[in-house]
Amino acid sequence: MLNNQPKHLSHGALIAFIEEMSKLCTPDAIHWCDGSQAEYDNLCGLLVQAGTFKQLNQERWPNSYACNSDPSDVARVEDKTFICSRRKEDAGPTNNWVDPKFMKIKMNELFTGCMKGRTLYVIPFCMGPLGSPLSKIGVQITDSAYVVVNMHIMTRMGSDVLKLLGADGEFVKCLHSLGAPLGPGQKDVSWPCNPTTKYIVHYPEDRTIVSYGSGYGGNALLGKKCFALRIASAMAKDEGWLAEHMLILGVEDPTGRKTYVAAAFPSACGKTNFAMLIPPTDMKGWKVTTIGDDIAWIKPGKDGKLYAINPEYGYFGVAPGTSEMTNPNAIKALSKNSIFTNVGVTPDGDVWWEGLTKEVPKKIYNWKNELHDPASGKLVAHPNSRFTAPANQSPSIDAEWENPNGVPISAFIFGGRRSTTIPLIYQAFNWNFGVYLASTMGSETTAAAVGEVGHVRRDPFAMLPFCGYHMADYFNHWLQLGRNLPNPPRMFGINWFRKDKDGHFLWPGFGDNMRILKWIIERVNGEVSAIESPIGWMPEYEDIDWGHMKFTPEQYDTLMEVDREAWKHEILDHEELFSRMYDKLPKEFFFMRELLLSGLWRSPEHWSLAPEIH
Ligand code: TSX
Ligand code: MN
Repeated sequence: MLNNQPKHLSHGALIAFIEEMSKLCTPDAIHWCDGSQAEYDNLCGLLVQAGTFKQLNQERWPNSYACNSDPSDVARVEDKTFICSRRKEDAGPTNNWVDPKFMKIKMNELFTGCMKGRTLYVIPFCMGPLGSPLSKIGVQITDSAYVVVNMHIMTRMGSDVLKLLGADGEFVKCLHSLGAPLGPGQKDVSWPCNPTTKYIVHYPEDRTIVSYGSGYGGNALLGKKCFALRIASAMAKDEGWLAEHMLILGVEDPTGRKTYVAAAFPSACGKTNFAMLIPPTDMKGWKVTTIGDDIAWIKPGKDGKLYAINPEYGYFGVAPGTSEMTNPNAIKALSKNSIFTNVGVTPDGDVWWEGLTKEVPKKIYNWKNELHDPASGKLVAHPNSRFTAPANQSPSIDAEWENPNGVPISAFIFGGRRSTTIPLIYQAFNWNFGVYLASTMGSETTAAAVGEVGHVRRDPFAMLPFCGYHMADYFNHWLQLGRNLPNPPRMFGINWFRKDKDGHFLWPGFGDNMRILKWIIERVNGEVSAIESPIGWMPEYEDIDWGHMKFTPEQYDTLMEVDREAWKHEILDHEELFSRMYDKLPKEFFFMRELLLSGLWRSPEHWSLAPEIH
């Protein structure tokens, strides 16, 4: 059997892992990835031959490819995602759990012979800058060349990582198969996957991930959601740090001072847009730089500050809605060396998705590879279609984004998509209230999601689908971390999506969010005052830099209103989430809830200016 295992490889546990898995999966060949450009180009060539990839117009989209998934394999499979801790109560009520003893038997059955007719690829990869004390190594086995080339963009992978592993370095075991073995002479399909059986399984105590049946994104690129969030969150709890579903951005002010913030938003809130924000032209000297758009690993430093790295190496972004208008930096990032999955493709090798331009191209094939009929009302791109693009291709990339020590975090921002109740911006009174705020954050369900439209779905810290252990233990971990920080980051709540009675957005969002970010930076640095409302500190109209923007004090009041009746309902509604994890919920939460409720009896004329700058 073909096997290019490096001759100098001395890592016994790694060699044993690969040998054991190849015995189980019985591939036709084994390919150890070196991470080189030649390897990448070669595999892309294979994927073109296989009919998976279409090479795009080389002039317009240098070194870029498009592909369509199987129509049944377009998103993460949350109901097939399991946290198989030894004890059920360690997975908690918000995760699917199966006894690992039984799950391992099941996985063994599924993986037996599952790579017949295919190549087993070995991907050594590093989450975070090579050699950083905050980074962690994984080794993914996969039978999908699509996964290899995506991992090439999304992680640092190949020979350098093997070198770093040495003879006995620790690594997270990641096993992935499409679950689509090929019989002798059987012709492959363009997107192999298992049509009926999909499993995304995590063994947090073993630091192991097993994924079967899907070739798509978060199901198959195991470094991202499975490792960098679910397994890493369990590691972080044991080791005293944080693995978070957060973007990291830097703000440079006109004096050149740099302040870093991390922000958590549920899906469909424009996280990547915020991470790459371009300030309005009237805010001369203000600049936003990007460290990461999805995941932050955050660790206390010796100086008592929190330091963050982006464990990823690329963006796996939602394509629809991304345009020169909404996010020019992302458009430049994906302009070359990128992979597009489930977008529309024209006969001359151009790509298109809803929101990219006003006009749909005259002749275009949709994400199911059907000729698009404008009269059909069908979408060209799947709503969850993606671009995979190298992180450093964004013009906004921060000079420190690969600093092995990370960047110091001064503020956490928590947001959601809420048409009512939640004001544009408020600052939590302290760390504990910030943790409460983040634990109760939520988004209104849009047409795309299941459930009734407009219902608030709670998504604590935007981590509900990504926490590798009991969510209430996670809240306690956040509280515990704060106790040990002498000067913890300030915490803020944000809502870009509040609407008026007629259903119009009250806030223009996008670049104008810089005006709010500026207030946050000035708060963090003790340079601006605030009013004490029942839910936290809030800016007055005069505290915001309006520049050329036309926005009246009346509009501002509507956007910032704390409707005390609505807030009583809001706080009572937190019960719905809490009741599911009552036994382990931090005791502090009950007191904060009572305190918030009692504060709501105080009317606005008694809301006071801070006696000192907080
Ligand atoms: O990404 C968004 N951001 C953050 C930008 C830095 N979006 C897109 C969300 C979908 C993924 C937003 N949409 C934002 C926002 O701040 N705000 C809105 C709501 C909105 C949409 C369109 C308009 C205004 C607000 N257009 C006009 O008013 C013309
Ligand atoms: Mn995400």
